[in-house]
Amino acid sequence: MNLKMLANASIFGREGLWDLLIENGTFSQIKKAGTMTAEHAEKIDLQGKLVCAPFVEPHIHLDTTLTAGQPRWNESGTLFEGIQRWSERKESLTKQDVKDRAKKALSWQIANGIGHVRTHVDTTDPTLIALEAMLEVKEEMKDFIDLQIVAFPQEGILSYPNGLELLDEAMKMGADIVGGIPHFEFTRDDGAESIRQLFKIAMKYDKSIDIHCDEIDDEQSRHLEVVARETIHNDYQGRVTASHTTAMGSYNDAYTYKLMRVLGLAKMNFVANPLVNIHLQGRFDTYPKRRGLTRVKELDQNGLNVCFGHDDIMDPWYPIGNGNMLQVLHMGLHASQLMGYSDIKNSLRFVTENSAKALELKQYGIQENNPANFIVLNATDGYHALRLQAEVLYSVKNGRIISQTKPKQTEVRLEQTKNIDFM
Ligand code: 17E
Ligand code: FE2
Repeated sequence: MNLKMLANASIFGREGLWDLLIENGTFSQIKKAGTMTAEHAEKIDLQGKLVCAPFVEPHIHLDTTLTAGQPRWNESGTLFEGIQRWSERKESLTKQDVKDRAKKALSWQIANGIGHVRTHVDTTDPTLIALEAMLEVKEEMKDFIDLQIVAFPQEGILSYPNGLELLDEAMKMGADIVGGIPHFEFTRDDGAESIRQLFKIAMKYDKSIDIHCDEIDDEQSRHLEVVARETIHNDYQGRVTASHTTAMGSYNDAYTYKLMRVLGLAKMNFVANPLVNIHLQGRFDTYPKRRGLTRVKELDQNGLNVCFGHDDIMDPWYPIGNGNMLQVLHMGLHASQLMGYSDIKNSLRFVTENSAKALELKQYGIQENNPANFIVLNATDGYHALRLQAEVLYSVKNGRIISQTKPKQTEVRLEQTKNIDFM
């Protein structure tokens, strides 16, 4: 029998130190440090390091990753130039090209402690080659990372030729989630109609929904209320995610107050993408310049489920990035002004349990009888993990180490006698 004990671990969301017994890839016991008898277990002393469930990446575009600058860079930094640059790059896609780039990004994500990923894949392409590639990637990587694939019609379902049929075909091919982009359809009526069509497709295949919704600094972009309305009328509560919703940062407070109630009735999930939207939004403002983020703090305070996604790694919408959720969280807390001590200490929930809820994951979390899926951070609590942008020392899936990082070591020499001349 394979028996290991992690001793003296801090656990995110719990006070004090804990011992965890891992038996055949499962957490069989979790007890206060020093109270467990497990003589036969191999013991690893974590000396207070923080154990938490793997990071959950709720929103990334793995079909577009690592294409920044191909054929040209997005110089204006707008969402719309990004969509244009991508439509140029899309013409030269091959299956191998998509698979190689996606797998490279996934390996960075694994190194950064991500265990579950929801990726959007563009279906506005008559060949659906990216989707075919990503379905293969999902299968080939399944022992290391869980992948959910959103069929995402980047250029619309009513505004792109055969957009609706391509989306339906994508679901038939095996996509897990129905995506959409109402604010990009030609008119607001088309946007609303596209949402009704998305729900029809989702119900036809009994799949959940994740819509790019109101990703624009237009206070009149109000597709979110339509998404919530359809969710309620179709009994889809808890199965719908609204991604980006940056227009909410521009709504007036009276309208937002009314909207919050509807969102609550719909039990909507929200994904904010702070790295990317702090960069893409506000581009048509002079000063004052809007932040272009959804109302993270207010949604959270109103009991709605909010989480943070990376959105892009080096593609037409975001020139940098490396798949590190602590970078995403760092930007998200600053831009949302969630910088109180307890806000920071508890903030890992935005990239773990909240995103797990949006993805409707089962058996997620550090609990007895759950699979031993966890990471060990080079920090003792959430506050220090965020502040230090802590390394993920170990990433473990079903009790097996799938990535390991040696912490960097810096020595500061302030005593003259110990200085060593550089040249
Ligand atoms: N496509 C889109 O519509 N919005 C985004 N933020 C990205 C792709 C990355
Ligand atoms: Fe996105």
